[in-house]
Order: sequence, then C-alpha cells, then structure tokens
Amino acid sequence: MIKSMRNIKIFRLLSPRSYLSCLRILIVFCLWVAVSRVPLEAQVLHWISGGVTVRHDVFSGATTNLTLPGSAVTLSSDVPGNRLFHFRVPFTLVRSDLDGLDVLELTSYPFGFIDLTAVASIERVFWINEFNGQLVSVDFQGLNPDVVGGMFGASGIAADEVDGYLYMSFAGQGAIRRYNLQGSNPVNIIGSGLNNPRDVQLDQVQQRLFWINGAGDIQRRGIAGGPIETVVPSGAVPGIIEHFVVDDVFQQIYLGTSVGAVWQMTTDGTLAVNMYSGGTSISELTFGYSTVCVPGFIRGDVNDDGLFNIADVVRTLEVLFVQGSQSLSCEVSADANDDEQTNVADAIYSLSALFVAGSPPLSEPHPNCGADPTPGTLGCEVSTICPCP
Ligand SMILES: [Ca+2]
Ligand SMILES: [Ca+2]
Repeated sequence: MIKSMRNIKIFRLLSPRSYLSCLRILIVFCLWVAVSRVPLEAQVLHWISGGVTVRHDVFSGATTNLTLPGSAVTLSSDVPGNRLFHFRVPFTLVRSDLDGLDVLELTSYPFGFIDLTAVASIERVFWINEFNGQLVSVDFQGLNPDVVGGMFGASGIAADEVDGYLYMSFAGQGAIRRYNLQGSNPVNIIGSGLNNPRDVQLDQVQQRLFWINGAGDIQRRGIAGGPIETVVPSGAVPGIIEHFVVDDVFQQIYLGTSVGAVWQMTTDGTLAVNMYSGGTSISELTFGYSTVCVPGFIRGDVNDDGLFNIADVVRTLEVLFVQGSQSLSCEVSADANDDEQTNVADAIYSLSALFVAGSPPLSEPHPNCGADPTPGTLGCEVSTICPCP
C-alpha cells in the first residue's frame, strides 16, 4: 500500500511529456527483456547476387545458393513462417520456403514494381506500382488483392508490425511518410528536404528510421524528430551501397554492394565485417529471425490434462517412488511449491491446496497456462495442454 502510494506521488510529479518518455523507456526495456529471455532459433538473410538468390544463416555462417525457377528481382521474407516472397521477370509474384523449395506462383503482375514487403501479422505482401504509384497488396495465398492510390514516387516500404504502420520513402519529394496498414491516414514523418531517400528501414526498438540517400550514404533519424545522422557514408566499403536491412534487436546493419559483397556493422556504422564477397551486384537483401517457442504449463497439473486434482498428486508420487514409471515431459509442472525442485514436499503442498481450507494456493502459472515468472533449472519439453502455436 505504501509502495503504491509512493508510485502515485512520483507520477504526479512528472509532466505528461516526461511521463511518456518513462513509458517509452519501459516499453523498450520490456521488449529487450522479452527478446533476450526467448532463445533465438534462427537469424536468416537472403540476398540476390547477379540473379542468384542466396541464403545466409547468421548463427552458423552457412551460405547456400537457392535453386529457384527463374531469377528473383526483389525479395521479402517471413522467417518465423518459413516463407520467402519474390518477384521474377516476367510478371510473377512467387512464394517459396526459406530454402527456395515448395515454390508457389501467387499471382501474375504485368507492371513495374518498387520494393516488396511481407507483413506476417496480417499475412499480406505489399509493393508499389512503379508507373501509377499505387500501393498494391495480396494475402500470402495471392488472393484478396487491394489497391490504394497516391503513392507516386515511393522508393521503399518498411512495416512496423508492432504498431501497425507502413513507412514509405519518396525519392523525388525528399520525404518519409507513415500510413496505417490499409495505406490510409498519411502522416509526414519527414515532410521534405531529404536527398532522394530510398529503401526506408525501421528500428522498432530505438524508434528510428534509416534510409539510403542520393549520395549513397545510409542515414537515420528518430521517428519523433532529432538530427539527421549519416551512419555509413558512401565509400565506407568498396562499391556502391545497393540495399540494406536493420536488425533492431541486436542493433546491426547488413548491407549489399554493387561489387557483390555483403557487410555487417553496428547501427552506428562501426565494426564493419565482410560476410560475403565474390558475388556480382547485390540487388536485394532481406532479413528476419525466429525464436524458439518455450511451451507454457499449469503448475500442479502434473498429468498434463488441464485439471488440478488428486490424480496430479498420484502422478507426482508415482514419478518419485515407482521405479520404471514414465518420466514427465513437463517437469516444472510438478514443482507445486515453486522451490525449483521436485520432491515429496510438492505432493504435500498440492494435497494441502486441494483439501485443507486456508492453505496457500499454487503460484503462477496456475490455474491457467502461462510461463514461469521465476524460471529455474526445471524445464518443460512438451505440454499437451499448453502447446506452442
Ligand atoms: Ca491434472
Ligand atoms: Ca518443489
């Protein structure tokens, strides 16, 4: 009670502006905690080198040339969904898996196009009609097309899947605008003055936009404002910077050049590492990562049937004392007293919770599925009742 009173006083002392700043820091901190507690399964880059689509796994360093039918000219990936989208000439939007297999022609498209951006949260792929400036999209099956006019001169699209926005750069107008995912409600983030910006990229964590300018520099600015900074000047690496992507979790930039090289560096433009060389001009680059799902569980539901009753106590005693009994696939569910051990004290704790009035309840997650708020060494390989999606 005293603690919450104190919190209220602190918030009264803050101006609305600094309150919003605190809130932003809190959200970024939570994003960071969420990401760093969930193990990363894969970080995958694809790029096009002289008509060949290349897959590169950041963790293993393995680089593989895909055998797609035809030459891709632009790419976008949905790494958690194991989907890679590309346009190929003539006139076809194609979906495959990240290895270039399971190829499916989604739709024909007999016009020029700018950029390709897959937005997994709504399962749609967006691009710009080069000739009439329409924002075009179809769903991941190539169906339900949608067209919104008024994007003439757009030179890049970046999706913000968390807040539901599309950011678009406009080269001739020197501008970057934000739209909702329907392509409406335009807002000038940078209204004018940029030198031919293209390839806009979003850093969701730091709330910044990055782009390539007409001089071939990678520049950035905060979404809310601030100075424009040149983070990678043209000439920092050999050749012309053709395309780049931002990994906002690990604050890295991956860029491809006209001399067939791919470089990794920090979002401050430091620590350049040459990841790939010997290709021909890198005409497209896309990046994504996926996380390992850790199944949730219900504390005390030892037999994994979604209920908490005497059968769970019996199952705990069986595992502890009956030789040859089947081990638990979700061991942490048997830690009823949440002391990070499974022993007879857990059976007694559950019995008390079930049958002795006034006994303390089991701690979270209970009685619904969830993650352990105080994770320890006990794991949960498989939970039938709280599965991964
Ligand atoms: Ca049960
Ligand atoms: Ca225990």
